[in-house]
Parts: sequence; structure tokens; C-alpha cells
Amino acid sequence: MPVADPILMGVINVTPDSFSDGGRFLDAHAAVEHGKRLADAGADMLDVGGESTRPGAEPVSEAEELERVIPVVERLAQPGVGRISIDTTKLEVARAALQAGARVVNDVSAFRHDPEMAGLVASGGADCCLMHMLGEPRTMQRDPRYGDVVSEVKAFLEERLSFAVREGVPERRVLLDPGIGFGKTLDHNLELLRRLAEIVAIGRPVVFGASRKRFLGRLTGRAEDERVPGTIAASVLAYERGASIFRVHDVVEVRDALRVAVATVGA
Ligand code: HH2
Repeated sequence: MPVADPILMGVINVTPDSFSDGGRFLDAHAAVEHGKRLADAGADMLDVGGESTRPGAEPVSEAEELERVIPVVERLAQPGVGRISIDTTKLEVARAALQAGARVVNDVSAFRHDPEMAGLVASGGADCCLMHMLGEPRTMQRDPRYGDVVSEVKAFLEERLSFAVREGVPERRVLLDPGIGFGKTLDHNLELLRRLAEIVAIGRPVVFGASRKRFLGRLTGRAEDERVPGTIAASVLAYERGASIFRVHDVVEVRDALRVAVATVGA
């Protein structure tokens, strides 16, 4: 069932390949300006991340990640900018980001990298997004296999939701995400999108992140910055199947598309 008010989560990657110019301060400045533009464009949430989780990406140290993201979170966590989520699997990065004003922990490991993350989210009164990933970013695209991808992702998310609740996170604070592109082939991604309603049926808001991802390039032959039409198509299909939150780079374009979708099939 489509929701009445889809939420747009704008992506801010504070990684060297995103804002690669003259050093730390300029990188942070560019990221903050980018975040403000996304907020002006209609992003309800801004997802700040300092460690790439793309296929093949190498991990970064805690110190490096802290240096990248905390100045950006501090400066974006202001009235009128929207809720800040911190895209991290590291406990100390999440802790510092919550202290700096973030309200959501977006953990692509779903509290597996650092199980104490659950307690931090619980005591901090934060929201969290728990995402499915098979393997780890460096190797996850090497021949991922499932029996039935949708049932396995669903069972994983139910188990992680139970874990979070056992650790004291109120259920109403948990968002779930099937993890498009995280240890999935093209067919796995399409099957998850086609049957997304089965993930929505768990009963928590579903985050959907297909923005500019490789499977769209596989389908269209387009380079990363030419995948906006593919992103829109995937987002609208996910909306129709009940997704609530859309993690995207192209806020204006996806917002317009979702407005049409809401007016047509919105609850
Ligand atoms: N995708 C990426 C990163 N974080 N978090 C959630 N909850 N869902 C996602 O689908 C998701 C995510 C990867 O996307 P991208 O911004 O293209 O790459 P990077 O790893 O450089 O941030």
C-alpha cells in the first residue's frame, strides 16, 4: 500500500572521490553546501557518510571517518535543514554524530559490525535504519547466491529488528532496508523491487536506495551521472509497492516523480 507522505533522504558522501579538491576544510565546506542545496530542493533527511560502501570499496579507519563526517554533521544539524542521518557501521562515529546533532543511525551492517550500536541508538533516543547486505563491501559482488532472495532478506530483517528491540530500541524507531546492490545480482535487485511489498509487510517503514546504482547502468548502459531516469523508475515502482523513504542523490527529480505517483496512487 503506498504511503501518503514519502520521505526523501538526500545523500551526502564525504569521501575523497565525492568532494575531491583542496583538503579537509574545503571538502567539508563543499559537503555542507551540497547538503543545504538538497534540503532546499526538498530533502526531508540528509544522510551523511564518510566511508564508501560501494562494491570493492576499502574500509577507512575510525579516526579518518570521524574527521570527514563530524564537521559536516555539526554544521548541517541546524533548524530548517531537516533530520540528519549518519551512514556508518562504527560505534564511535555514530556516537559522535549523535552528539553533533544527528537523529538517525543508518547502519548498512544492521548492527552486526558493532552490536553495541543498538544500545547507543536506544539510549540516545535515535531512529535507526537496518539494512540487508550479503558479505562485506569489498567482496559482496563476487557471485552472491540465494535460494529465494526476498524470503532470505525478509527473514534477515525480521531477525535484526528483533535484535534491536531486545537491546532496547523501541520498534517505532526502526526503519528497514533490503539493501539494493549489497551482495545482489541484477536479477536479485529486480526480484526485491518486484516483491518489495513482502518486505513492507514486516510492518516497519522501508527505505529504498537504488539511486544511480550499477544495476541501473546494467539495464540502461548509462554512466553513473546519467542514471536519473532509471532511479526515478525504480523509485516510483518501489513507492507503489509501499516503500516510505527514498535515499537519493537527485532530490528534485525524484521528488517531482513521487509527487505524480502520490497524486495517482497515494493513500
Ligand atoms: N546505499 C549506499 C550507502 N548507504 N544506506 C541505506 N540505508 N541504503 C542504501 O541503499 C545505501 C546506504 C551506497 O550508495 P552510494 O551513495 O551510491 O555509494 P557510497 O557507498 O559511496 O555512499
